Amino acid sequence: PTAIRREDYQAPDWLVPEVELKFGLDPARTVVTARLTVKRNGGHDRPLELDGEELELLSLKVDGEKREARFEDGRLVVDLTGAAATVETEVVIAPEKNSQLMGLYASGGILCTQCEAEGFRRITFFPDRPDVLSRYRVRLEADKARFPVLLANGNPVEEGEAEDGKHFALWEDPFPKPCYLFAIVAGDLQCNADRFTTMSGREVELGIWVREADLPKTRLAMQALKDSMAWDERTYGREYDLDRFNIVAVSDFNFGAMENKGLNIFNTRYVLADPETASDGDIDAVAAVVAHEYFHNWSGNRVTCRDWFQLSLKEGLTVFRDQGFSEDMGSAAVQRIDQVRTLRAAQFPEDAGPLAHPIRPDSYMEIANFYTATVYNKGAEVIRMMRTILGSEAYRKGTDLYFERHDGQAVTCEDFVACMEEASGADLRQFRLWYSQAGTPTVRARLEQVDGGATLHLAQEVPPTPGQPAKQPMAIPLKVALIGADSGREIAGERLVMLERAEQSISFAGIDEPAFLSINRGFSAPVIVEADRKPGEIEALAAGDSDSFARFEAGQELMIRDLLAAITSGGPVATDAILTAVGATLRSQSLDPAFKADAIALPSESLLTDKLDRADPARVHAVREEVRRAIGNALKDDLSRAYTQASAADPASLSGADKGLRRLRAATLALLAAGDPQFGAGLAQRQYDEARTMTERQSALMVLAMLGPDIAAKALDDFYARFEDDPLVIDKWFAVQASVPGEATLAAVERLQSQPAFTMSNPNRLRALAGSFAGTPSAFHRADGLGYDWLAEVIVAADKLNPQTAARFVAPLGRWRKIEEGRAAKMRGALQRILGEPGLSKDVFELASKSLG
Ligand code: HT7
Ligand code: ZN
Repeated sequence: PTAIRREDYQAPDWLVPEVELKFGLDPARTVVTARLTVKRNGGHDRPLELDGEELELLSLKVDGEKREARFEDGRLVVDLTGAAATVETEVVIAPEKNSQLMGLYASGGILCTQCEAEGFRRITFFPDRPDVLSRYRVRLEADKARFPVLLANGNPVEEGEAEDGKHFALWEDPFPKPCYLFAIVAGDLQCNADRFTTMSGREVELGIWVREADLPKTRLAMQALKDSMAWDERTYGREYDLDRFNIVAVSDFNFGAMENKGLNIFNTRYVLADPETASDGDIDAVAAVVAHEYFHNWSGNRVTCRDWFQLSLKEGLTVFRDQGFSEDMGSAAVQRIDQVRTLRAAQFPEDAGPLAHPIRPDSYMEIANFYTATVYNKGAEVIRMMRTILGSEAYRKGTDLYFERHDGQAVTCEDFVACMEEASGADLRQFRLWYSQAGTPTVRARLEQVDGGATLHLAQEVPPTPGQPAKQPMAIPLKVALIGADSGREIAGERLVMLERAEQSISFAGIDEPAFLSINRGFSAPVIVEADRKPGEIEALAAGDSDSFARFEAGQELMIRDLLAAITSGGPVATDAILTAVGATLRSQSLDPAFKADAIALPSESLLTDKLDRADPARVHAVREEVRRAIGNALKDDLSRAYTQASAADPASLSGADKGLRRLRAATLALLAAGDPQFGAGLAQRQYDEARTMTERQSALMVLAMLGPDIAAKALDDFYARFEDDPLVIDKWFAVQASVPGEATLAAVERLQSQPAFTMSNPNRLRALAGSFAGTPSAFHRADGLGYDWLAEVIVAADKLNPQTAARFVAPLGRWRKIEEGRAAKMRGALQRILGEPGLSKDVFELASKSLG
C-alpha cells in the first residue's frame, strides 16, 4: 500500500452538485441506482473518476446514453467532453455479507450505513472525498413487513405503498454535504419521539429509533439531546437547521457513533442506558457522545473538512465542545481530571511511540487508522489552549466568524486558526506548530527565590518522533501561581505565562515568604511538567493547592515519585507520604466525594511503565499492589468510614453528588479488598447482592474477580443469568474477566473465547474481550509472551472480517520499546508474524509495519 500525502492535495476535477439515489433494499441483494449531476471544476480536460469498492456494476449511462465501463486503478473512469453531464450507474451490493461494517450493512435485522471516512464508495460509484458537496434526494424501497421504518438524511417528502408487499419513502436533504455524511436506515424500529423549539422558534421533531424492547432505555439519551441543543444555542449561538433530528441505535458498529446529517447512527452502547444496566460512567458517556454527534451538525457538517488530513478540524473542535458541555452539566473540576486521565492513558503513549503523528498528519496509508486520541483528544487540547490564550470572549468571536465565513464549505485547520487570529488580533504563527509537530513537550521548571522576589526558570523540549527528528520550540500557555509554604495561601495569584522559547525566565515581585510552585493549573497545556521540588513541596500542594486540578496532580506526582523509586531500586516502597496524603483526603470535610475518589486512585500501571525506561511489567504490578495493600491495611478505618458514608448514595439519583458517592464507594471497596482480601470479599459480595444500580454491581463484581475465580464464581454466574438477554451487559461480563491482573487471565480469556456468546463479528464483544485483556498490563505482558501470541492471532482472524476493528488492537504490541528486552523481543515477534500473513488489510499492515519500524 502507498502513502497519501497532505502536500499532494488537489481540488476535485469534477463537482457533483446534485445526487439522486434509489435503493431497492434487500439484505442479500440491494440495487442502488445513482444519478449524478456533474460539473467540470476549472479548465482541464481530465475525465471524471469515480471511487468504487466491492460494487457489481450493472449499467452506466452518460446523458441518457449507455456507455461501456472503463476501470483504472480500481476507479471507474468516465470520459466527458462538455462542462456538465448526467452520469447514471446501477450497482448491486450485498449488505448481509458486509462484515467490515463500512458502507451498507446489516446489524440484527436492521439495514444501516457507515460512510465516514470512505464507506460511500461501497454503496455507489462516487468521488468519495469530503470536498465534493452535493444535495441529495433519496428513494428507499423495501419489504414493508421486514423494514417498516425507512429513514434517510434531511426531511421526509413522500411515502407510500409499492408492489409485492413493499413500500417506499422519499427523503430530501436541502444542505449540500460530503458523501461521508450520507446515511440510510431500514428496519423494524420503534421511536422515542419528542420535540425541541429552537431559539428562533422553529419546531424540530426528535426521534430515537431502537428495537421495541429497548425503548425504555432511551430516556437519558433523549434528555442529553435536548440539553445539547439548548447548550449549543447558549454557548456557541448555534441552532439546529432541519425539521427532523433522528438517532438510530445499532449493535454492530465500528466506532461510538456517526454524525450523519439529520440521521445520527449510534453504537447501542452510547444510546441505551438505565441505572440498572449501565454504570454512571456509561451514562455519562451516553450524554457526551449524544452531545458530540449533535455538535458536529455545525462543527463538521455545516463546516466540513477539505481533506482527511484536516480531520482534527472537526474532531478536535467537537471533542472540545462536548467537553465544555460535560463540564457545564456536571462538576467541571472532576470532568477536567477525567479528560486529562484519558489523554494520558490514550494519547501520551501514542505521542511517545512508533505511531506518533501530529494532530494534522502529513501522510497516511489508511485514514481509518487516524481516528486517534491524538487527532481527537490532543486536538481538543489545542482548541482549549487557543481559548486560554485569547480569552473566552475572543474565542467565541472567532468561532462565530468561522461558522459564518465557512458555512457550507470544506475547509482546513488553517482556516480555523485564521478566524481565531482575525477575531482576536492575536498572532498565532508559532502556535500553529501544535498542528504540525508531534510528540508531547516536556517542560522543566525551577523556582528560584532571592530576597523579595522569585524567578521561575522554564525550559522546553519536544522529543523526536517518526519523520520529525528535530523540533522547534512551541508556544505553551502555562497557568502558574505561587503558594506560600507557611501560609498555604496564593502569594502570587494565578497568571498565564506564555513559554515560547527553549528557555525562559519569569519574575514574580513581592514574594517575601518561601513559595511553592503550582504550575500547569487546570492542565492549561498538554505537556509533561518536570518541576524541581523542594522538600515537602509536593506534599503541601497535594494537601492544599487552591486549584483543584493542580491539587490532584500534586497527589499523583507524589505517588509516581515513590512508586517509581521502589520499582527502579528493587526495594520496598516508602509509603509514608502516600499514606499521609490518602488519609488526609479520606478524612477531609471539604473535598467532594468524586474528587476524593480520583485523588486516592494510584497512577495506572501503564502510566508508570510510560515513565520508565524498559519496564518489567511484573515488577510494576507488584509494587503498585504492595502500595494498594499498604493503603488498605494502614487506612482501613478511614476507608471503612468513607465506604459507609458513600453507601448513602441514592440509587435513584443521577445527580453529581450521588454519582460522586458511588465513585468513592467503588474506590474505597477496591482498596479495602487489597488490604484485607477476606474482609473485602465479604463486603464486595454483600454490595453485589444488595446492588440496586449497575455502578454498585459492576464495581463489586470487579473486586470479586480480582480476588480470584473461586471467590467470584457465584457473582459471575448470577450476573450472566440475570443479564443474559442484554448484550451490552454481557460485554461487561466478558470485560471484567478479561481485566483481571495477573498471568492466569490468559487461560480465562481463552475459555471465554470459546463461549457461545463470544463472537468476533461484533466489535463491542471483541473489544470487551481483546481490548480489556490487552489493556491489563500484568495479564497481557506474560513473561512467556503467550499474551502477545494470543492477541496476534485475534488480530489476524479479526482482520479477515473487519480490518478497522482488528487494527485497533495493534497498538498494544507496538509499545515494545517501553518494555524490558525479553518481552520486547516477543512483542516484535508477534508483530512480525502478523506482517507475514498473506492478504493482510492495509489497516493492519500500516500499523504493524510502523510499530516495528
Ligand atoms: N466522525 C465519526 C467517525 C466514525 C468513524 C470513523 C472510521 C470508521 C468508523 C466510524 N464511525 C464513526 C465519529 C465521531 O467522531 O463523531
Ligand atoms: Zn466526532
